[in-house]
Amino acid sequence: MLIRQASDIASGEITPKGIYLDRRRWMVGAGSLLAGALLPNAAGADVLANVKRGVVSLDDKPTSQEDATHYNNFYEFGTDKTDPARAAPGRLKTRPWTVTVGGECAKGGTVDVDELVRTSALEERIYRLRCVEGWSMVLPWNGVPLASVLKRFEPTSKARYVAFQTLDDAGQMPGLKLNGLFPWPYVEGLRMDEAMHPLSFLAVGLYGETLPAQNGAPIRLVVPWKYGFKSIKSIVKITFSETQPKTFWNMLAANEYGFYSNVNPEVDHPRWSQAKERRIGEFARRPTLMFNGYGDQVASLYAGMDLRANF
Ligand SMILES: Nc1nc2c(c(=O)[nH]1)N[C@H]1C(S)=C(S)[C@@H](COP(=O)(O)O)O[C@H]1N2
Ligand SMILES: [Mo]
Repeated sequence: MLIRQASDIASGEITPKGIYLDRRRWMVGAGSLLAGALLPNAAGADVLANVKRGVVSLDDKPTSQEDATHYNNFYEFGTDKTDPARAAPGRLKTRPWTVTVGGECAKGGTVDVDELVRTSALEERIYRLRCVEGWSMVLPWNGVPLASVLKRFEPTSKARYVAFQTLDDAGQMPGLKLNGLFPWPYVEGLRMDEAMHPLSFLAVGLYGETLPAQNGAPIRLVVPWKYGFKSIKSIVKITFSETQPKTFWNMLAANEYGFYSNVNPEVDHPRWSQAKERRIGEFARRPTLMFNGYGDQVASLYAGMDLRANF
């Protein structure tokens, strides 16, 4: 848990080894005409068709699908790593699903999620995910660049930030009552230039299949150079704003979780070091990379900024 002692993390580090999904399965339905069309695979999961593969790739071996979908943080469904996989599927109703976009933009409105991502072809992006707790994964997301979605709402010149909000429904999300003192709904935000950066991504799939509920279905943010908590799940609202939006973990503990939360091995969490991480599926800890290894692409966003003060 983000708010527990570092010693608690160790207990969650041993995870079952899953079987890495056969990459050929990702090709199922590749001949279909519609991007985002769904075809069930042999296991009954919805396979995404026409995904542009390898748009962003890595040499790192992807985390097993089993670990990626059974070791999660999604506090709306409980605070244990195994809670979301148990509690979210079946409870979280992911269709129909709309996203309401507003604030500083010319063309706000409420859009069905399938319509929202139709702006560009689905892509595969294999990204590192570094949780602030000190563990990491390598995940093959499917989705669209965040910029391609945001542009169509025509943000005004006053839009300096963009805020995101998760579904807020205690009927579907038992964690809202279990942790009633948390500042629900879960909210996150990015500076506009961060949001428009080509690496910022909206995922609707994982491993070539529709996003599992526990991973933030039907649509979640993925910002690979920031700690995992910035990558907000199950988004229902996007708001352009002139001022810096509030963020969930910052409201809970402002001295521990800043607005920027760029992965930085040199800035320790007040309660633990961030110098190393444990890649789920591996045993030895590995050094954490500045900006999670995406410095060449994103460091210029923070030129002249004190990364210790703006943590
Ligand atoms: N709404 C919401 N989004 C969330 C969280 C959460 O608890 N609620 N947890 C965050 C954290 S701490 C991490 S590390 C990632 C985990 O994503 P994953 O479970 O898909 O690996 O989701 C982030 N997004
Ligand atoms: Mo996290």
